[in-house]
Amino acid sequence: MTLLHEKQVRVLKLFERLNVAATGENNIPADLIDSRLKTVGQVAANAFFSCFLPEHLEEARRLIEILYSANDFEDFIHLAEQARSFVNSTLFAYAAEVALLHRKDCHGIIVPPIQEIFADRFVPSDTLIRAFNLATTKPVGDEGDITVDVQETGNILDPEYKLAYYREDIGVNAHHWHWHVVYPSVYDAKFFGQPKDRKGELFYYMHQQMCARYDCERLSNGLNRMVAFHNFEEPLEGYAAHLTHIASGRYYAARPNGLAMHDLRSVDVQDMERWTERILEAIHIGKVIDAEGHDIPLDEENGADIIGALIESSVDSKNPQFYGNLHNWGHVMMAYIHDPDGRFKETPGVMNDTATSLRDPIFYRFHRFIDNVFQEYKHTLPVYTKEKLNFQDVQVTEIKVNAKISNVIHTFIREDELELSHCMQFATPGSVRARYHHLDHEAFSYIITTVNNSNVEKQGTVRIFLAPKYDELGNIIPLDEQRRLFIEMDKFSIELRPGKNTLVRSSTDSSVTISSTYTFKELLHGEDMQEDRDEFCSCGWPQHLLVPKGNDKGMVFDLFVMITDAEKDKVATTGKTACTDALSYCGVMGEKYPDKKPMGFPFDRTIVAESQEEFCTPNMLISNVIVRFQD
Ligand code: CUO
Repeated sequence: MTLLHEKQVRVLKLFERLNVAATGENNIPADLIDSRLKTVGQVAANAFFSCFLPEHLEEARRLIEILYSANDFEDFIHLAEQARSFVNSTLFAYAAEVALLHRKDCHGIIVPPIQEIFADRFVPSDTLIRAFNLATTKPVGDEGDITVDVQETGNILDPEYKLAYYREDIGVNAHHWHWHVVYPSVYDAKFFGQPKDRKGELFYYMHQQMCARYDCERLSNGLNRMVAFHNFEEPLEGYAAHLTHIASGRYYAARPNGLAMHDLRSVDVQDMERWTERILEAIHIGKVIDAEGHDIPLDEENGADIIGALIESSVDSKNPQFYGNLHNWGHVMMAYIHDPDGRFKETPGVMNDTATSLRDPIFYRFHRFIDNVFQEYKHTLPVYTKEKLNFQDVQVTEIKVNAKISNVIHTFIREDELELSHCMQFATPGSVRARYHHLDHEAFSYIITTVNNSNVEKQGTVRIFLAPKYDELGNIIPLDEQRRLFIEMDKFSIELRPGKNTLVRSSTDSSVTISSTYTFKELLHGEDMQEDRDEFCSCGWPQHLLVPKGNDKGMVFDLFVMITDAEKDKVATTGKTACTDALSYCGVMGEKYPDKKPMGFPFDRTIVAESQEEFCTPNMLISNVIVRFQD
């Protein structure tokens, strides 16, 4: 066994059956606990940890910093093993993963799949109980594997149920958990000695893209695009996740239709309204006021980043006292909407947690509200001129999607399985798995023909986006509206020789998706794993959700390709290449975001051009692609 694999296995043990680690019998006596851990353990072992709740985050920050400061790998394991035995299990997982990702001596250790560690947050409780019953009642001596089907969580009496396959997708929820581990709101650049480049802007962009993708999916399913949450008093739609929370033996609360947000003990609805107003005011006057009363301009380069930190709000917020904590408290307020003052000792809904919140339709409407605040800022910036958009002498002359049928991408439903036995102890030594279905698509490639009309070689950045062409009524979506539906499909660098260049790029190389994910078992066995790996963050959009579902008739999308001047997109790097697989949504570990342009460029700003023809410079091209769903 290699040293890295040995480390990987020891780390995996920290996460095995974590749900019961701090509530079980084998706790370490208090007097044997390392004194460095005396500041953690306040959040109850069985509480529903929330990455959005200040007091939980505060303890998580302390544990992250303790684990990050461990003297060496042995010391890290020693502290983590102890912490695991008495700290809230989800808080522990979050903090241990953040520390793991950032410790130099843990470089290359893959963050284990959260969907296996906390299968209870990904698989409905009736499915887990069924697996449990089957394992318990199996004839003695039968060591065969058990597979149970994931149960449905609703029906089409609720039209939103049409999107349950997407919201409850295991990969997408795992991505969201891992994204917040790579970009923790409590990450303090001063402590780690290194800033996370454009963290606030990426918070905005990654979530903006989740909303855009959700609307593509809605249109695919014949649903109207969502209406942004905007009124703090509005009655909200209901949602029932059917998830249990094994550490407490309780469930994620359902939200009946029609409840509106209420004051919590620590924060009022009015605070939320006030913070929104203050942030909007800052945007409209073009500057924020920091905690010392100084003006900080919301300039083109830093504005989105500053606002992102303000809204989230993260450690980087310029003035949390004044601009508050809009986003995080929004999650918590919605999670406790059914018992805001805690008189029924109710458990929260799924909005409480980054591993579960994407399941809830309100997540997208809430994040679209957040995105609308960013758009308000983007609206203050000058519209991109032709000069800003163009790439002198470079022309995109043709784009094609190469699949079984040219310019048609087929989507379908695929079956998959999730191992449950690393989360729960079953009465069988065999494997116990949940069988579920997810959207997927055929692999395809883009064939892009370009002409470099100069007589020198040029470096370009290719940007590929996709958006629905028609709205709910079958009308062409105006470009300034459509720009908010454009989902990033890929971004990569190329060399353009003088004359004609034909580029072929595979969908599986996408810069938004994660190309390899490993199961707990694969990580334990170290199968097919490169020793010198740079990919270990587990952050990235699931490959199977790269393409929206489309419909069975074939839904028309606009495929947009743009090539920009790589010389102008380049950022200074130190040459490290950790976690570069899904750089569009996850950045590069310890490096600057690898593209100088504003995230989402060129669709991040208002478009005044009346048509695509008027908007496009020669280095861009838009062409129709059909996405056809095959049941
Ligand atoms: Cu990722 Cu609201 O930040 O969920």
